[in-house]
Amino acid sequence: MKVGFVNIFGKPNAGKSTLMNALLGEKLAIVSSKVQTTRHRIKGILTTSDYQLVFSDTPGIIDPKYKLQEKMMASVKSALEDADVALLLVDVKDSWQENEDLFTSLRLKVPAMVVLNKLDLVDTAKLEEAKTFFEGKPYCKKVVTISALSGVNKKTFINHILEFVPVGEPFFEEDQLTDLSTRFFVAELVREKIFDLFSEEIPYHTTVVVTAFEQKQSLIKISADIIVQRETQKGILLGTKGEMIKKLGTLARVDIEKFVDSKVFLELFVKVRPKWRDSDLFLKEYGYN
Ligand code: GDP
Ligand code: K
Ligand code: MG
Repeated sequence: MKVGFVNIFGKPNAGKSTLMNALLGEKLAIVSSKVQTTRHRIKGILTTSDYQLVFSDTPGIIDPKYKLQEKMMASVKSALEDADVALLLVDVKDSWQENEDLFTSLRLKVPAMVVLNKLDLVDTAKLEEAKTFFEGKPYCKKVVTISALSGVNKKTFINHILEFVPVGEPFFEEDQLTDLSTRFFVAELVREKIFDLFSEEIPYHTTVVVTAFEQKQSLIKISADIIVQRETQKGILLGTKGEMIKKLGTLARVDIEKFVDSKVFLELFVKVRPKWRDSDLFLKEYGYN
């Protein structure tokens, strides 16, 4: 069978997480309209009788300004090192030249496919122009166009990828979907709702850790801490009479129940940890290794 690591790179908001979810047919990676939603390298494994493709969604590439962002970029670097093929995702409405500069700076050692995403937002002429722009760039073996949001023709897309993937032995069991824990994904779903509900700075000062996960008869009881940097942020997350945290809990619970396929009781606590984003100790404790 064909076996390969297919790692997805690109600028923030190109649609990397949306694409991975579309390919896996499962919502593994959280998605939002805000940049820097994804903070970890997240593997999604797709196995059939013909192939095993290990996709990696990665954080959007930026210049790190604090330690958390440095960890995020380290996870991108690790993905650069073990890819068999790189998918370079471009929001076709974004500056093509900026993407070109970024891809050149990656100094890729593996074949890359440029994936022009969000074709639903431009006309055919523009799309053709973009295709021409990227074709022939030294790192680019192929250009494909998709809309990760409106639906990807999975078979066609996978066939393009398989051209670059070697024959080998599978790394994972055929029913394994990811290498990360259920607790991780539960925390991510809470984080996603924080991106949805709160504007500007709050999501960037926040992380979520699951502290308890217990099966109780037909129910899973989950506790999670929401970590913020300042008391004022805690106040915003709680809201007047706790109305915001209640709303957050309700929204997150619906998605968590879908993910774990069980009824869930979710308890959220907000904790203040000054400067956690710049503390090696806290970053480690919160799973940013
Ligand atoms: P990432 O930061 O690269 O992981 O991007 P996300 O997957 O989080 O997507 C960023 C935003 O772009 C979200 O609001 C998505 O719904 C949106 N998006 C992703 N793919 C498409 C697409 O094909 N068309 C349109 N119109 N929007 C998209
Ligand atoms: K995003
Ligand atoms: Mg993402």
